[in-house]
Amino acid sequence: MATRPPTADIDESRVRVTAPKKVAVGVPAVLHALQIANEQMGVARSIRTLMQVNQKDGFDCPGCAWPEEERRHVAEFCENGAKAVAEEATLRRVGPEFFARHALDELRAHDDWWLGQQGRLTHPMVLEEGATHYRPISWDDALREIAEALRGLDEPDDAIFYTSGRTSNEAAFLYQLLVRGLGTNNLPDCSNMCHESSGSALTETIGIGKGTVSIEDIHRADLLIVAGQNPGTNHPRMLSALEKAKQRGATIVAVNPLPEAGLLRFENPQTPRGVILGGTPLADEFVQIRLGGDQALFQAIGKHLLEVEERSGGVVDRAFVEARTTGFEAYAAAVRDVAWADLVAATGIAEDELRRIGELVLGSESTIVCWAMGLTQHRHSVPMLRDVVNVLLLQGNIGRPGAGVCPVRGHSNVQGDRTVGIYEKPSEAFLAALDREFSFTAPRRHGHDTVEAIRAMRDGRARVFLAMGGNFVSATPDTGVVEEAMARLDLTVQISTKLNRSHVVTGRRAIILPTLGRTDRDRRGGKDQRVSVEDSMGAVHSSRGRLAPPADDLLSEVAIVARLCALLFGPEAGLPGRRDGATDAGSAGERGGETDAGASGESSGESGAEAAASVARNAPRADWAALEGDYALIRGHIQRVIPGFDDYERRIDKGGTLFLPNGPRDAREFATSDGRAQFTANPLEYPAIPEGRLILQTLRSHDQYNTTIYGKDDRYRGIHGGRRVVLVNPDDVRAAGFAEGEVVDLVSEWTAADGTLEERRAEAFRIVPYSTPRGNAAAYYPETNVLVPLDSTAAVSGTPTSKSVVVRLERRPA
Ligand SMILES: Nc1nc2c(c(=O)[nH]1)N[C@H]1C(S)=C(S)[C@@H](COP(=O)(O)OP(=O)(O)OC[C@H]3O[C@@H](n4cnc5c(=O)[nH]c(N)nc54)[C@H](O)[C@@H]3O)O[C@H]1N2
Ligand SMILES: Nc1nc2c(c(=O)[nH]1)N[C@H]1C(S)=C(S)[C@@H](COP(=O)(O)OP(=O)(O)OC[C@H]3O[C@@H](n4cnc5c(=O)[nH]c(N)nc54)[C@H](O)[C@@H]3O)O[C@H]1N2
Ligand SMILES: [Mo]
Repeated sequence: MATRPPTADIDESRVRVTAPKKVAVGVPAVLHALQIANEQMGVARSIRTLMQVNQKDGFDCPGCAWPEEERRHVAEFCENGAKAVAEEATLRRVGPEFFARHALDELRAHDDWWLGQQGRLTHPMVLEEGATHYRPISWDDALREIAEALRGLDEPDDAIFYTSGRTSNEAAFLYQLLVRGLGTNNLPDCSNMCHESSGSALTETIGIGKGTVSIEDIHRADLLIVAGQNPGTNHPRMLSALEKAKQRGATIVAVNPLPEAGLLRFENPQTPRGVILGGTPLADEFVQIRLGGDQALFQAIGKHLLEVEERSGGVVDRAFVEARTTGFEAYAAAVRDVAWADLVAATGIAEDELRRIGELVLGSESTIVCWAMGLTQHRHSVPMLRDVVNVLLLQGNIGRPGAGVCPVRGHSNVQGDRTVGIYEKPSEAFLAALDREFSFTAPRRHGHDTVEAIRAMRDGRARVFLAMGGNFVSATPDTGVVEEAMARLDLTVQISTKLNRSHVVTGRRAIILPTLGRTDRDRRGGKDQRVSVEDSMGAVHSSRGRLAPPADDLLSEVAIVARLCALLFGPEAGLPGRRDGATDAGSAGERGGETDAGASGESSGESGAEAAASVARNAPRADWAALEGDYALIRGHIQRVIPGFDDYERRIDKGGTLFLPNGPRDAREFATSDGRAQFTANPLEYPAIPEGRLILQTLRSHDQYNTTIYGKDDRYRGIHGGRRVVLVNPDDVRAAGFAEGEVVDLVSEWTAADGTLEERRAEAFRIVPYSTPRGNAAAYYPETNVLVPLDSTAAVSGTPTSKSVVVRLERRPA
């Protein structure tokens, strides 16, 4: 199967390659950010906007989930935060005239960069079946059509509700209520493709699917291991925190197949020292590991620690291990049995270097391990992360100052969305609380994650798809399969700020609902509303936009969902049993319980009207119009349903922070099956590199935010003017008989469950010789998503294996 790239905007013959940078950030970065901001918003608006990023009572930066340093004392933004803001606060507009001018076929030929450059969406639009162009539709008609499509489903599970990670707590909470009110848990989200492996491994081992450190812990750590993460590009403000730790004497180890600029040296643009003295060298050790070798690295560290323990004792925190953990013996036996030769083969790192890293861990009083996508997007990511936890548990490095696990989250509210219920596998405790609060019975049967949702669409088991933000078509694996799957749907709905590929690859009918972003003033019920978000470290705070929205009658995400809820569940739903706006408790119980939920699936003959009536019988009850007019009421509901939000409203007032409780961090309490942290014994895994093939990782350039492409440069890696490049070890380029600069196809190879060899092709990538281990390669996402097989997912978490795709390079026909 092959998907041709969009053709209109690609000319890789113009790519220019220079030496990669060793230093990240600094003054050029700030200037570059301001230039992008000026192009999109003009000078005055740029300055006004950027001054409000992460300020007390300003808006939360939509860039990433790294927490603020000093709670909003100085202007805190970074180059890539500024780009994210400029992208949203742009003065360019995509309105009805735009859609009248451009046929869908034409839009499909453009790449993600061009689509995103067109500006903010301003009007609800509809694409009729068979039409060549979108046409405007009123808000009322659009929302009614969506409500009717949902009501007309045979079963609620025929609908899929995606969420990206920018949605506020308030909108996300209401959205999951809409979905569960309808009767399904089909709530796939970007997390499924992102930190799901972290959530899976951490929940099993320490009883919470989040990190256990605060920003102060980062500052005071003795040793920081940063593995599988490129903070110079993706979490630039993290570099300030690492610099601070460094200045207090911390040792930093960077573990990465690529020598990423920011990790090696950092120029802080916010201090004179950073600018004048050429910055701080950050990493003390750079472990240039093979793709997927990190489980072996952490087993090697554990093995080294235990060998020293056996020889001379004093390594293992016996008191902690005995009082607070289980499984130590089995873990110790497993790493004793693993051979150094295998650890060396898996990592590509010599034994003495592995032991040197082990010595650093040994000598550290308090260790933090930070990671991102380099550790979560492999087949064996969950066991890999369990082995990270094992190493930390050995020395009691969880739940004390300067120590712990730090999965660095991506989207600015992806963690908050999960906290408030965006999850296809909700806990019984959460659902029970939801039932109580809204006098209905939420469905118990688990829903589809992202990959399962695509399978359901592909196989005709879904009819309606609705996305709260994001760019499902470009972000998900196996682009060819996804595009065909989308086309099978009756209706696709995108609630979005900017135009993207998911608006032009659609179901038979499609609706675009434009919405407000973080930077926009959100006036509802006669007053300016604020929303709230949770950062990567469990700190919740408010966010309030101040810019005039791109169109007068734009609805916020909250307003869109509240109106849909009113249409589906409110008195105006006009459905049998709903006219009085009441539900009797008896009928609400009908669909409860493990077995009943979704049981209508067995009687697929149920008519649309009956299904609608059953939706109406078991609908959540709330004053939807009031919620739309006052988001504080939504926070009130959140506070009553989800533990830890006590006094929500007051605590986020005046720029305040609500720290969510974190058992392992706060009290060394582990909500696992036996109330203890779990050591685990995990067989060593690592990707084999077949003869003549490469393992490809798909990653971000410096000029993109996921599928939003800001520009075609990757400054730190020395790539200019194009994105269809593949970074390959120079020896592999030579060995395969290719030349630098040659343009090749990337062909991925995948053996399906039934044994057939499948091939997927991404055309026309320019070879760039680059420092990466032999047998490893790198290319940008989303262009390479066409190569990632849908069924190639991580065990347990189901995350697509975007960081280990087997490919071969193939000469293009002349
Ligand atoms: N400017 C900007 N900021 C962003 C984003 C963005 O696109 N642009 N995206 C946001 C989101 S949603 C997320 S999830 C984060 C992503 O943040 P990152 O995880 O930093 O993003 P990637 O570009 O996927 O980079 C993966 C890094 O891991 C390394 N790596 C890959 N495979 C392995 C491996 O097997 N082992 C080790 N040790 N390293 C490996 C790669 O070389 C690379 O340095 O950033 C967030 N912030
Ligand atoms: N091959 C490969 N695939 C990957 C990854 C990888 O490393 N490699 N990374 C994965 C990861 S970590 C992630 S998180 C996903 C990202 O997947 P998504 O979150 O689905 O993708 P984004 O590109 O972040 O979504 C951008 C779109 O969101 C919309 N948007 C922006 N702000 C707002 C807002 O405030 N409200 C609303 N309603 N819409 C808004 C805009 O229309 C914009 O076009 O991709 C995953 N896919
Ligand atoms: Mo992500």
